Order: sequence, then structure tokens, then C-alpha cells
Amino acid sequence: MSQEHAEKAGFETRAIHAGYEPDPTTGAVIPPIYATSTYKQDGVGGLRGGYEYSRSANPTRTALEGALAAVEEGERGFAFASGLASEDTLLRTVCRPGDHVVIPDDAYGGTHRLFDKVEQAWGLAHSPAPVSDVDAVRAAIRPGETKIVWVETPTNPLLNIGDIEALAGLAHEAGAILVVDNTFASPYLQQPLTLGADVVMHSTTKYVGGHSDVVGGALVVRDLDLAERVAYHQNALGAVPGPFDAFLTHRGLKTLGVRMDRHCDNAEAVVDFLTGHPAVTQVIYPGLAEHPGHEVAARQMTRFGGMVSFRVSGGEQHALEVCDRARVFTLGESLGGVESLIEHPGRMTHASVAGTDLEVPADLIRLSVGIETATDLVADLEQALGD
Ligand code: P1T
Repeated sequence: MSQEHAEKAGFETRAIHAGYEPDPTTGAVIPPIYATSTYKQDGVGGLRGGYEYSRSANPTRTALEGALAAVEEGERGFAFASGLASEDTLLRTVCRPGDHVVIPDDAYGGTHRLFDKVEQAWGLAHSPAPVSDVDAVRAAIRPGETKIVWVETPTNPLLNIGDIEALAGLAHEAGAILVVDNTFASPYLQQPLTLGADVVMHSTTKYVGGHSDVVGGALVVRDLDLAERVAYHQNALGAVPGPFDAFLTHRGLKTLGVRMDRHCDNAEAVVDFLTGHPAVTQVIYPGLAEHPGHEVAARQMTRFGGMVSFRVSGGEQHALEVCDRARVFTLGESLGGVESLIEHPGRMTHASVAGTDLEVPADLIRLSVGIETATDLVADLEQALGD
């Protein structure tokens, strides 16, 4: 689909058609898996379609990158071998030793570990701040040093909401860029670039891939100059997905809209059930009117997503037992696949932040609500919670 056509098309049309025209030789409707590392040149430097070597570009990846840019309404999309690989590439593109980044005080544990244990050793400082508190983020900015305000919204696993428009304004005032990790919302529910963010980052392992069968990451950039620099670093660092992974991620993206609607429906049914349960002390879901970020979420998201966190009355032991007893919900890390997952963030996805400011409550359980039959999900939680 041409770029001009894609710009006017609706979300699902872009997700299905952008980035690829049926193959001119065979008419193949779906981008082939170009399992090739190199490309024949027509005389030295005579590249066909710009393809030289598959770290730099591969047609299966090019199709995915075009579709990612179209669904996030960015200028260019870039695919990576994992979400963390995309984060590292962006940090090396934008920051230098001595620079500073503001990060969420409840970021994904692996993102915090990247900043704290890896980037810090290369001279990149960071300060955690609550994304839901614009003044706290402003206070964490170091004038002249802060190059990035980095937010997740909703955050992982506490589902806090950052006001993208307000955060973009304050990042820009400080001469920094706003990066939004849009993994939890997915581009179907929220498009941060349209609200003033400069870069969107995804763990495409999650909703974009959608089937728990591939690990990947993405950056989508609004500004062409920054896009050129990201492209340079994507090739120079080389943390790219292979063609099969790019194919799977692209296949998942095509059905994102219909999957997300069902994720949201099922999450709402689960939230309804948990809210009335005597063993549940708190249900955390941005769709609830009492959620402190509800109004902002309602403004910047079309619906509230498939992630639900809750706390139980019997402390950590109780939370671990609920995780063990679940049968339709599979006990496992990750999220965003068609199957429902349950996990204990304190011992699993966020174990690496234990003992830091980012430590999560021990009685917290995180659900990635899948697209199975809603009544089966509710019945499973009912038996797992016990009497
Ligand atoms: O796992 P990877 O594809 O490298 O993506 C890292 C990442 C980045 N940002 C967010 C918001 C994430 O949730 C993740 C990965 N998260 C999990 C594996 C998890 O279970 O929370």
C-alpha cells in the first residue's frame, strides 16, 4: 500500500496492508521469509532495491518496519531482536557519557536493570520518577543533562498512567525528547506520537506479536533526522531480528485490532469479578473510575487494555498460592499473547528491582488477560482465589 493511501486508511487497514505491495514476480500477498544474509549486486555497488546485507536491511523486515511506522503514525519504524535491544540502541543513539535520563519509578524490571547495571557503567545517569506526577518528573529533570524523559503508560506492573501530552511539553521545554514505551497499550489503544512523543518503543514480544511465539522490539520515530541516526545505529550495533521473527511479528500485527478488543472485553469481565471478591484488597485497572489515572487514560487511550493487577488479603504466601492454583491462566512471565498468563511480579518479572525504590508489593499478582472464553477465565480465578 502506498504511503499516501496508508495515511488516509483506518487502523486495521494500515495494520494489514501498509509496508508491503504484493510481490511483483509472484503476486504473493504475504511478504516472503527472505532467508538470505546477502544479495547479488549488479556490478560493484549495483544494489537491487537498496539491499546489500541482511543486518542493514532484509525485505521481510522492511515490510514489518513499514507497517509499524503506519500503525504508530510515525515517519519510520525499526525492528529489533528484543524490546531491550531496541532500548539499548536508542540510548546509544541519543545519549553520551555524562547525560541523564528520567525513567519511571515502576518501570519493567529489565528496563530498570538496563539503566542501572549496564548504561550507568557507561556514564549514563538516571533518576526514577512517578510517571503519573508531572511535577515530580519536572523536578527529576537535570537542566542541560537530561536528554530523555522515558515513560511507560500504563506502567508495568502497577498500571500507572502518564499524561503523554503534558510530559512531552515538559521534556521539550528542557531540550529533551519524550520516549513512550507503548508495550502495554499497543498502538491500537494509544498512539503517543500523535500526542507529542518523539519516539515510541515496543516489546513486540507482547501484543504486537500477540501469540507468545517470538521475541522482538521496535522503535517508531517522528522526526526524520532522528530516524536517520537510529537507522545508522540499528545497523552499526546489529541487534536486528531474523527474517522468520520479522515474519511472525508482522503476521501478529495484522490481527492486533480484533485481538485487543477481546483482550479489553475479557479484562473488564475479570475486573468486575475481582472487584467484588472478599480476598482481593485492591484491583488495579485504568478503566476503573477510582484509578488515579482514569481520566488521563480515558483521554489518551481508546480502551484500557488487557493487563490487570491485584493484591490479595493473605500477603505474599497467598499470592504465590493463587499463582500456583490457576489452571486456565498459565503461570509465566511475559504478556500480550492470546493465552492468559498469571505471574508474581515480586518474584518473577520484577525480581531484579527487589531492594530498590522500584520494589513492587509482595502481595501483588499480575494478569495478562487473554482472548479465551471470559467465563472460563473468571471461573479459574474463582477457584484459584479459594474461599
Ligand atoms: O522482553 P523484551 O522483548 O526484551 O522487552 C522488554 C520489555 C520492555 N518494556 C516493557 C513494558 C516490557 O513489559 C518488557 C518485557 N516484559 C516482560 C517480559 C514482562 O513479563 O513484563
